[in-house]
Amino acid sequence: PAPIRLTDYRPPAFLVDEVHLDFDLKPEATRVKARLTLRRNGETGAPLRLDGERLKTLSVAVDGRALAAGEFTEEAHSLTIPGVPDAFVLETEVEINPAANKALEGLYMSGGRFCTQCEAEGFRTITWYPDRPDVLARFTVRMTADDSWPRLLSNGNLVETGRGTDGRRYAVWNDPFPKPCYLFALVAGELDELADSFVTASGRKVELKVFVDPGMSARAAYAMDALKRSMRWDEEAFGREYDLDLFMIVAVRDFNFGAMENKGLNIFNSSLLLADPETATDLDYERIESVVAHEYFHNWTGNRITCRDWFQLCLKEGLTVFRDQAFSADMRGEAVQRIKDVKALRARQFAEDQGPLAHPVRPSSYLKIDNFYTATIYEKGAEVIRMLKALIGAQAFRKGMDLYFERWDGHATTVEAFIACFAEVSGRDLSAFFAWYEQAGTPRVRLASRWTPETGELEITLTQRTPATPGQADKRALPVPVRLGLLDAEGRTLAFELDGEAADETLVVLEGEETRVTLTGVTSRPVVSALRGFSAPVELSSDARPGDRYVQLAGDADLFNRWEAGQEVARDLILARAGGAPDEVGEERFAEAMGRALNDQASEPAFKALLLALPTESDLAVASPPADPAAIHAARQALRLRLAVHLEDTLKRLHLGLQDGGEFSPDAASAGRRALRNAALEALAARPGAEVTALAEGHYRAASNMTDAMGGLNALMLLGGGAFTSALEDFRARWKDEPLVMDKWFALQARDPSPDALDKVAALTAHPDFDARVPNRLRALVATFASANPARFHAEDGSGYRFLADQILAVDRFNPMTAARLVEPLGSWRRYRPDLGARMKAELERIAAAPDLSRNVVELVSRALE
Ligand code: HT7
Ligand code: ZN
Repeated sequence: PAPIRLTDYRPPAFLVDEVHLDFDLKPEATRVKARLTLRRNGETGAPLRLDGERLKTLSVAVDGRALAAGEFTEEAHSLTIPGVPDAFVLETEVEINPAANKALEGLYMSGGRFCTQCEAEGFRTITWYPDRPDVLARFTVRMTADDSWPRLLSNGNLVETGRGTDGRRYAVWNDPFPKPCYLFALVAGELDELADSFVTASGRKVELKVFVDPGMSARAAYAMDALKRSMRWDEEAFGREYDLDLFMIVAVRDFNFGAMENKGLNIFNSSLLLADPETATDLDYERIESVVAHEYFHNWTGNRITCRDWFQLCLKEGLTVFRDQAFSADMRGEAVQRIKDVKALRARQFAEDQGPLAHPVRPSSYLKIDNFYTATIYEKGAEVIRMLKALIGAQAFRKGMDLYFERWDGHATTVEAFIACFAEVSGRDLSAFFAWYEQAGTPRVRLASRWTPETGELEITLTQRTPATPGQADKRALPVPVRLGLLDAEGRTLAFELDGEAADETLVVLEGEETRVTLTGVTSRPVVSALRGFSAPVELSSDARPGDRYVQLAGDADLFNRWEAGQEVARDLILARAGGAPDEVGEERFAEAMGRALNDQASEPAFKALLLALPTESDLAVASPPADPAAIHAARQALRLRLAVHLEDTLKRLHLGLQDGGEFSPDAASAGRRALRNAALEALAARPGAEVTALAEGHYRAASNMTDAMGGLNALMLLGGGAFTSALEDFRARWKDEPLVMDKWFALQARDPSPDALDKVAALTAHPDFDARVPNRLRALVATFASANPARFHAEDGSGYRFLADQILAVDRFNPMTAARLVEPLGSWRRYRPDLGARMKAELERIAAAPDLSRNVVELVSRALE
């Protein structure tokens, strides 16, 4: 199939002012009547062409006159009507089958309820329509259903409810804000509601409703609280008020993604909405808070101002991630949040950027836009905005955002138009900066420093190079903001002067291939702490001496770099051992430094928990191509064992001392204590024995919340044996009727690094509770195995790869979007030992050769093989 290209963008030939949709909801045969008020937008005479898929067309009428079969052309994906007037009303009626829709796009059934997912191009499976984001229309929606579906919800305001002449319920909704059809939503079914309200800064009262499965409304309380905090935060941080009088969220079990920002009616994967201490972990709470905020923030960045075309996806997604990260940092602490965000960025986006699926933040072509909801668009898109803010300063950034909201409210626009707002308010030429949107790949930045004791001068030289990525051989130099400070040999902040001004820290912008700065007044040999707070999404290397990292680990005032120093030491030690040259002295030194950091009374538990977590096996594989997963696993285990032995007393003391006696609170400080306690237990579990098994068992049995229960179970899984088997059984017996908790049960077993893990995972696909049609369950087992169990996924005989390929082929038959998301672990085949890489590639080729593949899978598999 031919790719869609950014350069082919043309404005729509017709605009839609008003849409009236009338749904007669029946699971197997829903009738959809659509009345569109259309107006020509371009050259006269062009035919009307509408998008549609899998629609059974019952009638088509123009200005009230039914068209005969020969007066329009219906093809598999389009309906064309020639000779239409410049302004007219089009009426169509179609029949669709939500019950048969297992792709979970358009209108489908989840848990017996009707629900929709229209982004990116799902609306075309509901009715004939110009399904593109630059057609903004006012929607009125009427729906009728039997009493089995008592709640009838759509976007905007509820206008009317009642019963029709046939006795069935109906409801009419009107959304006063013009919107693209991807923001349309409908939900119908039996739901409980949790209600609250919010008074905006200007004094308007907004009704808030969260709809959940019957009996579950107490589990929506945390999401509701997060929603109210998000609403207040957006007013304070960005001056953005909510605009409708009603804001609704609905939780559904079957969902391809995390959540969806439909105007006034967000739809959430229930895993990102429902929480109570018994069933949700602290990580669940944290994600719920950030996703509720993310979807709410879309109301301005995405809904009020939307994308002109799907190439501009980062305009709403990168910006909204930037906003939700800033919110989470305010809620949970800046340094800890930054470390978590960067960990996720490196694990997902850096890996993507180094493989065959690398693409720019704003891509220039695609086959299936669903494949571009990637870490690059989302997370790197957020990093680019973070750099923009660093470069022009917080004040100019806020002014630029204000201008963007003022200028583009109610429109569909582009990344260029967004950047132009910041260029205008700051008076800066941002044309070089724009390359961050157009160029794929992670820049490699090198820092070299030369200190002259006699003059107290420190000369810093920064250089850059971006490796080639598919389709982009030659790379431009990018403006890279590098925040840096200095430490003395004891780890204390070392002041300096720059251009005659005294400073503790500065921002150096690497422009072009090389930038040089000279700091003066540097009175003792400095340790350079560069790229503080991870001020740019680059890979930094430097000429630092080996001991410098220990200085940073002990005392860098920038907590991100303090953590980073520990990770770098650990990474080098593990890779040295994996490469056959273990540095035993270095490992001891690291264990001692870690002990001091864990005993530092001044740093918070959440930070210590992050310090204690060694780089993951996947991170280590990315850092050492061609990677040998078995050697990495063994070497990482060896360092874990050394920490367990060396730090036994400290770890036991932390485990004992951090016991939480009081009532559960999901706040960041309490979560941080639980995180450190569980991390200490996990570290101890590196050294199997009766004592630690008893400790883990006790931890599991005494747990009064899901975080601790999972912490205990995780340690037992690492220890293996009968204690693990019986705890797993106990867990299942207790939680078998709770799907979200059972997802954790499946995911935990998928992460089990023991040698027979694949057999167990394969057996679990036949478990009565496993259903590949439920994306949460599929991801819990299959995606977790492929992405979080490298030791077993990369089995020498290729059985892990074969298992994944079989799953992709099976799932592609009914849910192409979710099948395509499983391709990535095989896509990185060039990064692995050649014999393993060849086996991975062979599985990709087997998939590629299969008949009737979806465009989603075809696109990713063929790019992976290019
Ligand atoms: N904007 C939403 C994207 C989304 C999505 C995309 C493709 C297929 C299914 C989907 N469900 C939701 C989510 C967000 O970024 O907020
Ligand atoms: Zn989003």
